[in-house]
Amino acid sequence: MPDRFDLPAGFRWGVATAAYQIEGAAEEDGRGPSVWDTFSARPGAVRDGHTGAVACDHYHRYPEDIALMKGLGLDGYRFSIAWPRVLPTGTGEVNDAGLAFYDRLVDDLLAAGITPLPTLFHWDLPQALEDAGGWLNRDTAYRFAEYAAVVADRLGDRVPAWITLNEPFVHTVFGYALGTHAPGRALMFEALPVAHHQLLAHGLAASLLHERGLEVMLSNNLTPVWPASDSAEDAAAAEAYDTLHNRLFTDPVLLGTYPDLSALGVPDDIYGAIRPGDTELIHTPGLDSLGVNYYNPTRIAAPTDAGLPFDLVDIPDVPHTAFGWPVVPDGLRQLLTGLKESYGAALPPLTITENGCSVEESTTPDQPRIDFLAAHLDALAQAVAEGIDVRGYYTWSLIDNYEWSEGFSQRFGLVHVDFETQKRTPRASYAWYRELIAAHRARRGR
Ligand code: IFM
Repeated sequence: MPDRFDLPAGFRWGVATAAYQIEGAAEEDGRGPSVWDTFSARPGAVRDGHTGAVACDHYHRYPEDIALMKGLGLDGYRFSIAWPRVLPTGTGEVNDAGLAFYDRLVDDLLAAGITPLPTLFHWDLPQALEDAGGWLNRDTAYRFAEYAAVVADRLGDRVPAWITLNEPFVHTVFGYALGTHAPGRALMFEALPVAHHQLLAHGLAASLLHERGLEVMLSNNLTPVWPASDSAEDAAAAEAYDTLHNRLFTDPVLLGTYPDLSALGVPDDIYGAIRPGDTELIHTPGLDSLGVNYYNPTRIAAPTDAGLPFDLVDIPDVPHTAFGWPVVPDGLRQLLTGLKESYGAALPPLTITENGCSVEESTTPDQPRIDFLAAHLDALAQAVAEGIDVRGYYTWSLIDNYEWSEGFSQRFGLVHVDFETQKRTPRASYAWYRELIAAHRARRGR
């Protein structure tokens, strides 16, 4: 394959997954329940009543999954650590059997020449902490920092870089504002203390990780926001949405300030959640790389009723994925160059920690996924050519997995999984990605 994606030497190629979406073994080796075990058991909460109790059975089949990664020739593997495996009630006594799983995983990855990139929180909060208020409770941030220290002390001798949180926007909005994800709270804007407490958790953990000489990342779901028209009303609505989706989760970390939340009708202190000194705790540790999870732009119109300060509208005249998400590869270039414009010297190097698409199961030979990845890598290479410092690309996902409230209906994998038999079958996109990585190395070295 010609190496048409002109990315620099040392650029890191990877795949990404998350614990609840692949591990299964929900009741094994002392794992405690998480909010996703509770939520997915609630009738009607998840499509077809699917749960992650077995998922891809990665807990038992991880050697096979690492062999698949080795076959791709990856530099890195982004996975998440299940907090309730390590601390079954979120705090207190450490469950050594749970930590031992990640020990084995890390050792086997390193033996395969793959650098582990763990995420500490990818939405599976221990249920006991949710019972105490979850992320609405400031105390959860301090429990997270304790958990981060436990895991870093065990794995930090072999794991150089850590992602604190995955997509705090999605967890806040889907989990606590709309209730379509665990823990299923529907508080609308009153959910926003959850955003602040996650960012505080990030800051506290980032300091502890840095004290241990480890690199720190945060993976934000970011989207270019497009006003639906040239009207002042649509522009104002788009700005309000940009504040909620992007700036609320990025400004405090990179700039040490919160954006003006008045267009959302949210008080500056986020209903009393922000206390003196908090923004310093979030900002001061700094980031070694900002993780960018990109799927699509968001098109925004002025609200048609008084409920929200914006309306989300579809992007016409572009293809859509099996999930119904618009496919706009150039949105990735716009997003990355826009970050540089917004944050300037405060912007650390970037890493694409997620990008990919779901494709209908029956589609062969998986051409839509190849086209999606190729077009997004073109856009990424264009952003790099325009001066943006991007260090790596982790596609979502290695294997088909549990897509949260969509159950197993959305297939994002380079590798097909038969959820009856757990048989893994590499798709055409797997071979395509392998050849792409090999071509890059042949040209640029490792
Ligand atoms: O599966 C999710 C992942 O957990 C977080 N980012 C988006 C992916 C696709 O929806």
